[in-house]
Amino acid sequence: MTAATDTAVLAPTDPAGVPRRARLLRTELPGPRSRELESERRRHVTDGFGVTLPVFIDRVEGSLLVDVDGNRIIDFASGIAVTSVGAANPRVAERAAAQLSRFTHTCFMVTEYSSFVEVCRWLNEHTPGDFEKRTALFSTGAEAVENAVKIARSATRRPNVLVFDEAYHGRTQLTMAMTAKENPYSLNFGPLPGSVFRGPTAPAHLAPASDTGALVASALAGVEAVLAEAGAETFAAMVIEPIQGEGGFVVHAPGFLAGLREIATRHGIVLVIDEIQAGMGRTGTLFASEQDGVAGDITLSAKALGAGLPLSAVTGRAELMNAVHAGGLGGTYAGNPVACEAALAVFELLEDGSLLAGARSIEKAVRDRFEPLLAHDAAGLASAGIVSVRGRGAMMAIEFGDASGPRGDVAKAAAAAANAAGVLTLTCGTHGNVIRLLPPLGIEPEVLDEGLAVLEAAISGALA
Ligand code: PLZ
Repeated sequence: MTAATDTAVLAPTDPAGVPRRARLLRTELPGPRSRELESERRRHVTDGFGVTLPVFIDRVEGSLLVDVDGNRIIDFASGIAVTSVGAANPRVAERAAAQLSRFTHTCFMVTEYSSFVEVCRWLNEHTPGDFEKRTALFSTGAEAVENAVKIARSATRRPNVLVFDEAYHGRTQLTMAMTAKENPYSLNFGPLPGSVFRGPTAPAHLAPASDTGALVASALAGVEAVLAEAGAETFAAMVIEPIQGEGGFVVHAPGFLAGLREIATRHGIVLVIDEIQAGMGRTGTLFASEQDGVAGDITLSAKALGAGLPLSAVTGRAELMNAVHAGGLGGTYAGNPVACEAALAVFELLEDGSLLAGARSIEKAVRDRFEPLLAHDAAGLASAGIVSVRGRGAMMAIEFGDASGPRGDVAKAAAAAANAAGVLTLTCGTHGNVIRLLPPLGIEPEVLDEGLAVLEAAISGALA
């Protein structure tokens, strides 16, 4: 980049006159260079991929995405909860680069390397559950889910899988079937694999905090009913996200996950906790399920594990993980050595707890700003308003609705306005009516505040 651009990043308004990193719009978004590249993209890339903000990124500095037109965009997406340590973390770059120059690949099934073993050891030591564990590494989240089901089926010799309302587990054939929402994920892609059953959940935001007992009891009874219908003894696995991500940042009411734990144990079903989005520090603890006091028999990691290099993991009870016949698990790229080095850097960065504290202060900043704007009587709302502010740590959501129900149009308009103003913001939820915030855990407080202020203005505009 030119010296002129570098000078422009210094926000002249900084009170102490100290140079700081800041959002900067040099053009409208997308700018002219991004628009040129977008028309190239339309000529060469399938239209099957969607895009939130059609802006092309040149580099990342801290929590700012710098695009090809020199705009500096505040990152509230982290590449969908992946770059929790930042998308250009020097320690990740250093370890990955050193590995790149040693070797890029051997295939762990052909000859081995110690970083693979070190990643497995760290995960065995840090995933919830006070029992002996083993880990298998893969590349994508969906692959981790698929392999957890393979392992559970092999260990139990049972066919069926229980998943939940609002669940998201991936885009492969089996994980599409496990994902609740049809459009866009499985529309026209059937027939889907069978043996997948769906049970109800107990979303904490649907009951007053003081009175979630009835909600949890009825959801757990619903789960038992689904199991009973097909025969509880036919279920290999029960797969649940500790906080549901794509489905709307749904936090389970206290006792729901513990209830599932009890049901799974009673019926000999493998409880698989999909921490792919919520894990690796995102919610203020290493794993979100720690906060529910629940350990899965198998815990899944991906996304932030490799800081953007493709890496996923299945960590579980040694006797389950070893029940598979030799040679039954694997993959050419499973546990790639460059991705393993990135994960080892992520573990180093998580060690002193400051990123976990960062996640918790993000929650506080989001709650402080948006909870005062909550509609008091959501059911009585004549026009749209904020009906829920929820989440944990750096996984926070703002939901929109009115008396008639969800208002996806408002979430979409507010997110679009924030994006146009240089604050990259995603939506989620079955009805698309939830704005979700997933900033890097170490986002600078002044960048976070500026981003939240822009988002607040975008929301006010969309509600007006
Ligand atoms: N399990 C809980 O959140 C991926 C999906 C984005 P992959 N979520 C982002 C999209 O539209 O494709 C995810 C998840 C949970 C599994 C997955 C799947 O992880 O690495 O995308 O395969």
